[in-house]
Amino acid sequence: MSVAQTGRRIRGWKPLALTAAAVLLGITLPTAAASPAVATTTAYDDTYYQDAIGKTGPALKDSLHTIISDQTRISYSAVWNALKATDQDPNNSNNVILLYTGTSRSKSLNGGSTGNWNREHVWAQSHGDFGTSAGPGTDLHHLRPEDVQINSIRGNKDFDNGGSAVSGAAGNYTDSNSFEPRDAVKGDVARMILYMAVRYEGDDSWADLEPNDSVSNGSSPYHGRLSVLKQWNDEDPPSAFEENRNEIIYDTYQHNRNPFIDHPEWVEAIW
Ligand SMILES: [Ca+2]
Ligand SMILES: [Ca+2]
Ligand SMILES: [Ca+2]
Repeated sequence: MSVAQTGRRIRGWKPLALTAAAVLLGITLPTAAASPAVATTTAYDDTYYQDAIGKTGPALKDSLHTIISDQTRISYSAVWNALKATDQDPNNSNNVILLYTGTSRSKSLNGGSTGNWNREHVWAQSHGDFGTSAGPGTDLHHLRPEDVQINSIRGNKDFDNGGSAVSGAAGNYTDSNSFEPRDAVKGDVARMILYMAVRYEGDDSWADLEPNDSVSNGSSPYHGRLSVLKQWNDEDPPSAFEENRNEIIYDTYQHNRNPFIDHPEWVEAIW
């Protein structure tokens, strides 16, 4: 990890005040601002993303929507086994990694009881009320294994910085209207939300899902908070784990990709 990466993970970092103090003391500080996102891979630019390359703004969003809407839909019951593949612990093939807690738990503990993991909808199901029939409610690109109780604490809250520490999920914070995931998955959450916004445009039987800057979206088909999600996309670039699950979803299950994992810089190009 670079010095810059370490610097931006400090909570409550006040770059301007610290910079001023450092100048007085003659100290060189690490850069506080996250670097702008850059492509993770260009392997699909000449094929899968051919029609999107070179575009920006609404034209890029439209093009990506067409590309990623060509997909196989899976049933909600099939999501269990899919998550056991997409979110397998790289160090223990009997386990999955839980999104918010970051812990490794037996694949066989899927269910609805205390100590189980279940199917977390990162784009909250109620935001657009899409339920669990094959469609946005079963789209693996935003579904992750999570501890039953932590999933319940997250509920249908929008994402934002701030709040009190979540008991049992180190590095996560929540208050009455928002949830802040741990640093290592902040970018994952942002890219999942923004995938949903591009994939679902209201031209099928589902609502047009869109990001906004609110933390009180309730059952409206919106998810916040866009300004914070954009920061998280820069602060937490795609990891090998995130890239691997994108490949498994593409190769084995849905045959579509999350463009923001391959090209996180497209977040800024669209929003
Ligand atoms: Ca809040
Ligand atoms: Ca990450
Ligand atoms: Ca949309």
